[in-house]
Amino acid sequence: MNVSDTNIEDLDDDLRPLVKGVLNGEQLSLSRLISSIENGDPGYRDAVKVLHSHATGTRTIGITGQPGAGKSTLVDKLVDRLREQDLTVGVIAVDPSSPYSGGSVLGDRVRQTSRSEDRDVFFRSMSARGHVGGLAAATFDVVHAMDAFGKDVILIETVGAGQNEVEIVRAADTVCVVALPGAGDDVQANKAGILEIADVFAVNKADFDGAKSTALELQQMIRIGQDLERSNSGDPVEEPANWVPRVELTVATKDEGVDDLINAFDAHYEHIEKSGELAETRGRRFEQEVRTHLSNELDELGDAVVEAHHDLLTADNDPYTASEELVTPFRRAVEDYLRDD
Ligand SMILES: Nc1nc2c(ncn2[C@@H]2O[C@H](COP(=O)(O)OP(=O)(O)OP(=O)(O)O)[C@@H](O)[C@H]2O)c(=O)[nH]1
Ligand SMILES: [Mg+2]
Repeated sequence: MNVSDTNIEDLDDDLRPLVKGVLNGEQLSLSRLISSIENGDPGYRDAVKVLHSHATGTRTIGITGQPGAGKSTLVDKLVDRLREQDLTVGVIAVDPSSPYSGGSVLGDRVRQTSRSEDRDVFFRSMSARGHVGGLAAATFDVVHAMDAFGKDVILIETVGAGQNEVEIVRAADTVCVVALPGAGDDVQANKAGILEIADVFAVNKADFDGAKSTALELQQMIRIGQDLERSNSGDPVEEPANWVPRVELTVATKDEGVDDLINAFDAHYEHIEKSGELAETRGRRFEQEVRTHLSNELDELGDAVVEAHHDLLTADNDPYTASEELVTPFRRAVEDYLRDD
């Protein structure tokens, strides 16, 4: 099997100095390189290959929840705590609804300047614009870049609406769902499958009524979920050492409950490290990235074949027959390839 042998000196002239800069810990290079990834500049894939070979597997924490739940405010406070622990932090705010990127979302611009003196925090917003390989692929490329840059922890904020974002956030090592007081009904309906993806719930805006009862409802739902899982596993006697999602109350604006939240993240991380789930999660993320890239490449091949055989797209043919004919050489090649293995 081939392993990447892309050398830094072989990179595109524009990208080589940026990759070197990133590996030397230069923020401006990181920022420019991320723009190249977002724009799909020529050679950016090779740049990511080199960065990947320098990545160490930085810890990632996904923060998701409905619009206005307080994710960004919470992320700010989390960054403060992580910095107090002398950890360097990268923040990626994924905002598919925004046409802007590169930290030009107002809130993020404000945050970036307010922290500009702290060189150990790097904020970046990513919008839906551009992204040859899709938003999820670009986000993971940025994770690799921040990892190679040397960040100790990467926080990924997404609104958690839509398939793309769920895909992004569930690839994080630890997933935190930010819920609001009174969110019990939504959770009951398991909107967006949040019960399945949450490792930790933050019931934020706990200065409003109903936070405690929402936390209790969540805990109940979690218990029912775990009981179901156990009874489905067919061995009711065995008590599997499953992670039980933690529920924490927070008031992000007042910086309350943030320590407990960090403790919950740490406990989860420790659990998945010991149980082997961390390796599984990362294996899944790797596979997902490969599938995304592969399907993009196959799309390109498909386009080329359609262009070359426009003669099949005539009124006396039909779309199924035409596509079956076009895919035949691919199928043969794949069968041969799998046989040779
Ligand atoms: N009362 C109260 N307000 C809060 C709390 N946390 C955040 N807010 C406010 O809620 C509003 C939204 O906060 P954000 O942090 O921007 O929320 P978000 O989830 O990042 O929002 P989007 O990124 O737009 O989805 C802001 O006005 C915050 O000041 C809290 O714990 N209590
Ligand atoms: Mg936000």
